[in-house]
Order: sequence, then structure tokens, then C-alpha cells
Amino acid sequence: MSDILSRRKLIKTGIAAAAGASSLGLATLLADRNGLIPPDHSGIYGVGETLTYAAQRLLTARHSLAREYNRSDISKIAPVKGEPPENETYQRLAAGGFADWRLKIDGLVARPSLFSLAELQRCPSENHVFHQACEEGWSFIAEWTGVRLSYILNLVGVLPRARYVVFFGFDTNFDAVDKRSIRGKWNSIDMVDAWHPQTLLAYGMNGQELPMPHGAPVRLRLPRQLGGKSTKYLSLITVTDTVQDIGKGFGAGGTERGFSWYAGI
Ligand SMILES: Nc1nc2c(c(=O)[nH]1)N[C@H]1C(S)=C(S)[C@@H](COP(=O)(O)O)O[C@H]1N2
Ligand SMILES: [Mo]
Repeated sequence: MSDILSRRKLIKTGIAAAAGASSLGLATLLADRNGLIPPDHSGIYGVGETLTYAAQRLLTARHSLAREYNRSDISKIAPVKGEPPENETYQRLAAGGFADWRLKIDGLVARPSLFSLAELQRCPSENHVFHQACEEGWSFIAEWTGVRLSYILNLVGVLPRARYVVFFGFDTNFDAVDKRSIRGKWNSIDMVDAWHPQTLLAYGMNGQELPMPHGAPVRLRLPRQLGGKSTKYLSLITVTDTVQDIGKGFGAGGTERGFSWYAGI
């Protein structure tokens, strides 16, 4: 067994044993030492959230794949959660066919960048048929077209300190001067999900342009977590080593309203 594997096994056994002995404090301590504390650990479900996230990251192979379906499985109806933003900026960009829209990528990157829709569409594109489930109980299967997030992250050059990638939709006040006052539908993922080969920036759905209510012009599609993590109406992506200074510091707008940050399925 390689050193890394035996170390992983040791940490895994240690965390499980500590949790089993109902010494949740010790389990949390072990998880913390190994960088496995999710940003919402101090929230209502603190210890439980840490154990779920730590167990997932230790037990599941980093690049284990979400199930892919066939085109014949595509649902006839795709429900919508989160209508298009009503603010003037988004409505103006939409009226212009998103020709003036730019996706900004900043933070811990060597080359902060702006991407137009056409530029994203010129990157290598992929089609994936995934199941998307909402925490409310409904789900649907759809085909998504887009570019791998990892491809874009490589273009901008992620710095080694990076721990999270944060997504802001037009239904957030992402341009707030004080990041702590950011509210709305922002979310963040860790670098395992960010580099995952099925994590897409999607601009197409079921063979068409991404329909407005499904997140036009570009949304995240993260097939290994609940739909709520797949931020729509993207405007800004920030690479960071901490989410503590964004909003209330729990890693997502939804987490401030009681949802767990890690929504693995
Ligand atoms: N910007 C933004 N992204 C969002 C939401 C939202 O309201 N705003 N809703 C989330 C939730 S809870 C779900 S389940 C999915 C729904 O995606 P859909 O409308 O394409 O079905 O988008 C997620 N992404
Ligand atoms: Mo959702």
C-alpha cells in the first residue's frame, strides 16, 4: 500500500472510530487537522455536517463519476427553481442576447479574466445527460452542453493556495464593496468538485441554448450534488482559500437559510 493510501486509511479509521465512540469533538478535531471541515460546520448541524463531508471525501474516489443517462431518458418536463433575476443589469444583457455579457473570474488565479459567451463556446465542448434533483423532492433528467470548469480553471491558472471556487449569479449583490454584505443565490464548491471531469459551465440544454429560467446564459452543472449547488445566471467566479469573509461565512447563500453546504448525492 502506498504511503498516501495508508495515511488516508488511518485518517478514515481514526475519524470513524472517534465518531463511533461518540467522541464527536475528537472526530471534528481529526477532520480539521486533515482539512476536512466544511464552511458551515459552526451552523446548526455542525458536527453532523463535518462527518458527512469528511466521510464523503475520504471514502469516495475523487473522480468517481455521477451516472450518465441516454437521450431517450430525458424528461419531458424540467421544473424551474429560481426565476430569472429581475434586476436591470440582467434584463438588459438578456435583451441583447447576452452579447455584452462577460463571465468574470478573479481571486487566487494567475490571470484574472473575462469570458464572453462566444469565447466559452469556442472552448472544447461536452454533452452530458444527468439527473438533477432539488432538495424539495422533484427531479428531472436533461442533457447539458458546456465546457469543463477545469478547462477554464487551467486557462486562468489556479494558484496552489486555492481551496474553494465561489459562484455568484445575477440574483446576488456580487458587486458589493463589502463581501460580508453579499446576499442571495451564491454558492461554493471545494477543489475536488472544481476539478471533477463532469463539472461543467453549461450554456446549452437539451440541444438548445440554455433557456432563460434554467440559468442563461451560463450556469454551473455539478452532477454529484443536489441541484441547489448548480448556480444559475452566472456573473462572477472567485477562486479563494476561505469563504469566511463572504456573506455570513458559511460558504453559500442557502447555507445561511439552513441548507447544508455539502449536498452530495
Ligand atoms: N442563481 C441561482 N441559481 C440557482 C437557483 C437560484 O434561485 N438562483 N436555484 C437553485 C436550485 S434550489 C435548484 S434545485 C436548481 C434548479 O435548476 P433549474 O431551475 O434549472 O431546474 O438551480 C439552483 N441554482
Ligand atoms: Mo433546489
